[in-house]
Amino acid sequence: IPVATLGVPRFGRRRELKFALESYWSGTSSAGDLLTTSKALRAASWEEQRDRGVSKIPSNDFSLYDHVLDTAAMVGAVPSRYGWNSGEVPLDIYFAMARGNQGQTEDCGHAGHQEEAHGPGVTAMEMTKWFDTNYHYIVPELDDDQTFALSSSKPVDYFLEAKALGIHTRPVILGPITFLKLAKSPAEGFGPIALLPRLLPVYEQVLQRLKLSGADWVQIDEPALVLDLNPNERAAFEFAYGQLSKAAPELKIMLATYFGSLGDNLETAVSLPLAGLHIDLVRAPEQLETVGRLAPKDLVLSLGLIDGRNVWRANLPAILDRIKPIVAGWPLDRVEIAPSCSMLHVPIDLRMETELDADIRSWLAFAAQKTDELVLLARALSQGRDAVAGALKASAEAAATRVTSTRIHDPLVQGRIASIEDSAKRRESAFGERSRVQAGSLGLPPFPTTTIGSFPQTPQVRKARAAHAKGQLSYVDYETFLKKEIEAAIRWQEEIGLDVLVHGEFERNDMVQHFGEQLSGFALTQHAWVQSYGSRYVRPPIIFGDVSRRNPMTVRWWQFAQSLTEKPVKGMLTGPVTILNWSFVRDDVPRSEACRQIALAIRDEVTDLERSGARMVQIDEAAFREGLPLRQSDWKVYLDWAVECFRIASTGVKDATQIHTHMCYSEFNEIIHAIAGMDADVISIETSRSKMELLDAFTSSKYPNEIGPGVYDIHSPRVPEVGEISDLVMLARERLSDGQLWINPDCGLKTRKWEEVRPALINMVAAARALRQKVQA
Ligand code: THG
Ligand code: ZN
Repeated sequence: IPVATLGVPRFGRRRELKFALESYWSGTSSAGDLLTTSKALRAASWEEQRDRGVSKIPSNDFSLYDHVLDTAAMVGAVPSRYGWNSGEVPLDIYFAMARGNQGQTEDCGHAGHQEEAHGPGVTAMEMTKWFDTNYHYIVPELDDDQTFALSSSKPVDYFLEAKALGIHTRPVILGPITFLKLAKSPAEGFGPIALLPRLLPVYEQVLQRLKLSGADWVQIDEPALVLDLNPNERAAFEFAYGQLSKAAPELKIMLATYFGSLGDNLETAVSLPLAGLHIDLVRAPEQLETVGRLAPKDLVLSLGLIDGRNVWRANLPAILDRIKPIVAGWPLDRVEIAPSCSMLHVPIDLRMETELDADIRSWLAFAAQKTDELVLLARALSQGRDAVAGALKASAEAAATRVTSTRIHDPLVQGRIASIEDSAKRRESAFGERSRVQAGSLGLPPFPTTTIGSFPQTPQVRKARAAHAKGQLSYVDYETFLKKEIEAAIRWQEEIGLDVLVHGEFERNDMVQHFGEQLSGFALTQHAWVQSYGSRYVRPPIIFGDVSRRNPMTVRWWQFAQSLTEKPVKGMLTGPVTILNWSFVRDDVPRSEACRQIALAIRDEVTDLERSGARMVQIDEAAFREGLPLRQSDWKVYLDWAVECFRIASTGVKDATQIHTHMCYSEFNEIIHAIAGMDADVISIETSRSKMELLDAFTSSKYPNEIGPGVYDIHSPRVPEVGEISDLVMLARERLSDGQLWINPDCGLKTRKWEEVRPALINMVAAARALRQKVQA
C-alpha cells in the first residue's frame, strides 16, 4: 500500500533556506549559493522520505518563497509593473513580485501583509492567508486581457533532479481552479475563473512535459473543492479535468482535496475523470463512507488519515478500526495512505525538542514522526496488525495517557468553565451609560490620541532579550534595561502630547509566545518553526491541556509604566481568540472550549490590572477574523463562541474601566455584527490604506461604540505629513460622529524605527490638535 506525504516543510531543520534567502537578498551571497543550498535541502528531504519508507515522494512541493507565486510564474502571470515579457521568469523578478524591489520588507506581525515600496520602486504583490491556515501566499493578479504562457520549468526540473538521485517522485502542482479562485483581478465585475480556457493549455503542456520526463503520476492540489462553490465553478472543474485528463493520457492524476469536507462538491469530485482522489479524513472523517459509496471502484483513494495541520501523535489502532469498513469494500491496490494535507503546516522533527517535558513529547508528532505513522498504517493494512504490533501498542498507550493525565485535565479549570454565568459575559451597563461614566472619570480631550501598543524593537532590545534568554544577562540587569526603555518611552509620549500612553512592549517578542510562556496548559518549543510567509516563520505555542493563569502576567510592567505618569497607560493583552488561532490547539476538546479557558485566564489578568489601578485595558484580537471557517454555513457557530470568549475576557471590570481592542486589516462588512457584539468601548482598526472605506461597515450598521481608525500606514517607512493625516481624519468624520473618534496609527510600531515613529506621531498629535481647535472655533 503506497504511502504519500503530499508535501513536507521546505526550509530545513536549521532554517537553512531562511538564512540563504536573507543572505542573498542582502547581497552577501550569490544566486548560485542560494540554489546550491536549496538543492541540498531538496535532496535531503527526498532521501529522508525514501529512507522512512514513503513510496509517493512529492517533488515541486519545495518553493523558494511560495507555491502560489511559483504557479503564477509557471503560467506567466507576471503583472506588467515587473517589466517581464517572456521566457523563464528570472529569480530577481520572482522575488520582486514577492517583496517589491525596495529592499527589506517588514511585517506588522499581526495580519501578515507586507510593507509597500514607495518612490521609484515596484510594489510587492499582495499576500493573504492560505485557506484557514497561518501560511500566507502571494495573491496572483490577473487582468481581463490576461494571457498565459509556460514560463517556468520548475516542476519538470525538480522531477529530473530527484530522478538523477535515483528517486522517482510524484510532482505536485497547484490546480488551475484553485489558482484562479485565489487570484484577484483588477477589472471590476470580472471573475478570474473566466480565464480557465486560456490557462488550461499551459497546464496541458506541463503535464505533457512531466510525462515525457518519465513521471507516471502527478498530484494536483485543488483545496478549492472544500469551499462554497457556485454551479459555474463546479462546471469549471468538469471542464478543466475533462481537458487535463486527455492532455497526457498515460500520466495519472491524483487530485488532492484538503482542509475540510467536499460537502456539496462531492458529486462533482467523484465524477471527474481522474486516476486518484485524495480526501481529508481528519477534518471530515464522515466523508469516507460517502466517497466510498459514490466513487468509481477503479479510482485510487488517498486516505488523509494523519493530521497535517496539528502536532498530535495519532492513535493508530483507532484509525485502523475506523477505516475497517471501507478498506474491506475497496480493492487494497487502490488505496494510499496520506496525511490530511501537505505537512507544510507542521514543524519538521520532534527529535529536535530536547527540552520538552517527556510526557508532552510522548503525545506529539511532527512531520518526521507523522511520516513514520503513515508507514506504520500502511504496513498494518498490507501485512496485518501483528507485523507492527509493538508500534501500535505504543501509539494506543500514548493516546490513553492523554485521556487521564493530570497534566492535561485540571478539575478546577473545568469547574470554572462549567459555572460561567451569563452575567460574566456582559458589562454591568450598556455602552451609553459606560461612556458617560468614562467621560467623567478619564477626562480625555475630544479626538483622543493613542498608539496601538508596541514601540520599535530596536537591535538593543532584541540583543538584550536574546542575551537574557541565553543566560548571559541576569534577570536583574535585563529588568533594569527594560525599565529604562519603558521610562524613555513614557517620557517621550508625554513630551509629544499623546493622551493615552503605552509601555511599549519591549519585553515581548511574539505576543502569543509571550502569553503562552506564562500560562499553564501551554508548551513552548525551541525549533518547531512553521512557515508563515517567505523567509518568515513562527513557533506557535502548543496548547496541550486545560489552561489557567499561574500569576499575573503583565501587571508589573504596566504598574511601573503607570507609576511614571499621570496620564492613563493602557494595560496590553492579547485576546483569547488570537491566542487560540495562533497556537497549535489540543484536539481532545472543541476549539471553543480551549478558547473559553484562555478567555478566563485573560479575564483574571484584566481584573488584576483594574485592581492595580488601570483605567484602560486593551485586548487585541488581531486574528479574530482569521479564524472564520472556510464554509459560510459554519461562520455563525464560530462567531458566536469567539464573541462570547472576548466577552468573558473583557467584561469582568467596572463601567469606569475602558476596554479597548485592536484588529488588523479586515474585511469588516461580513462580521460587523460580531464586532458590535464584542462590545469593546474602543476599537482601533487599520483603515488608512483603504482611505477609510473600511469604516463604511461601521457607518451603515450604526456601530455605536468608539473607534480609532488608523490615520497613517505604519507598513511604510514614509513619514506622513500633518495635512495627509488631517485629510484622512476628515474622511473618517464623514463616516463617524466626532464623539466616537479616536486618533491613532494603523497598527503596532514594533517593526518600525524610532526615526520614523517619532516624526510620524508628532505629526499625528499636531493633526489632532488642529482638529480640536477647528471644532471648538
Ligand atoms: N504570532 C504568531 N502567529 C502569527 C503572527 C504572530 N501568525 C500570523 C502573523 N502574525 C504572521 N506574521 C509574522 C510576522 C513576522 C514573523 C513571522 C510571522 C517573523 N518571524 C521571525 C523570523 O522568521 O525571522 C522569527 C520571530 C521569532 O524569533 O519568534 O518575523 O505575530 N504566533
Ligand atoms: Zn494590527
